[in-house]
Amino acid sequence: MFRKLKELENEACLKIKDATSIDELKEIKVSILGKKGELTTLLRSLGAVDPEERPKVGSAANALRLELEKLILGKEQLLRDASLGDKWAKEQIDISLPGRPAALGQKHPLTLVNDEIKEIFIGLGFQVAHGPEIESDYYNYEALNFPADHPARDMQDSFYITTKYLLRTHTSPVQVRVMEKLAPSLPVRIIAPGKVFRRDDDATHSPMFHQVEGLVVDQEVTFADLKGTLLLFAREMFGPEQKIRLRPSFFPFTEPSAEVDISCIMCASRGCRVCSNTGWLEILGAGMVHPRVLEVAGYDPKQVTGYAFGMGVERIAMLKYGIADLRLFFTNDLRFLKQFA
Ligand code: 2U9
Repeated sequence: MFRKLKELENEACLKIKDATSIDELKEIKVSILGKKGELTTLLRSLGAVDPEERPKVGSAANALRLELEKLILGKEQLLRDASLGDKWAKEQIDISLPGRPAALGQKHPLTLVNDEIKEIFIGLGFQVAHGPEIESDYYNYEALNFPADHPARDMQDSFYITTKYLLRTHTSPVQVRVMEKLAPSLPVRIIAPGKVFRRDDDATHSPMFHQVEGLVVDQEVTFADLKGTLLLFAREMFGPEQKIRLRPSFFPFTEPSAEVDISCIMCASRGCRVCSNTGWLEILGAGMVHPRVLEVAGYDPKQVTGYAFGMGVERIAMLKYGIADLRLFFTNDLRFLKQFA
């Protein structure tokens, strides 16, 4: 029996060594170690061996099985490496071929308009401020003079995360935070661009949209300063012939408050579908900062005054580019996006 095992070992080692492919190696493995393989068959005849010899023969056979399995694994790795080497040797790379350039994208229309608005106000001496998109009820409402349960909160239906935290409905909290930090230093002259969130969804409203708000606080800041700044903005943004018109309005955080219109850019104020034949387009809200808001943020309303304004970037972009449905900004259709250089 030992002799038979030795013969099998010699033969198997030779076969494994001479195998030239993985398929051939697999066949060899089955023919020796498989259910009907030579070693397995030999082990089945163990019953015929002298009982005293049996354990020794058994363990020799098992040792041989382990040795052959190891040899087969090693040979398999060798064959795999060789076939990879062959493949690489055959592969020819033409290093003189020109590379494939990555397609260059372009700025989103909202980024273009946002950048343009920012540039205008930076040119007027404003600094850009940012703040969190998840806000506390305090900064989003209380500090801006919206008391709890005040009906003015209904104008900005909001996404609450907990009873205390919500997605900001405007960027005004950023300005409150900046005032708190700076008070009592003067002047404050900032714009706050960024995403805001309201429960609204149709062709002219999106649950997420972009605002740019502005705030100036200083000694002797007047409504005339506000009007002059907004006229300058309208002319920079929409052309030197622009006129603006202010209509009385209400916001909890400004008093007095105004809606601001520009002369219709589609029809030069002659009256058209876009301006509903009024000759005017509403683009902004504005007003003098409410004394309570100044006080809560750390300024003495008897010593300082302030003006503030706010605009929706989507609305300005829709007017500027003549876009009827705001959802086009967010559906990522390249045929739409590629039109804006
Ligand atoms: C502080 C005090 C006052 C910001 C202002 C508006 C008027 C306004 C709307 C325009 C279109 C928002 O995007 S919109 O829906 N905004 O009408 N926003 S005054 O007033 C502030 C801001 C900060 C501390």
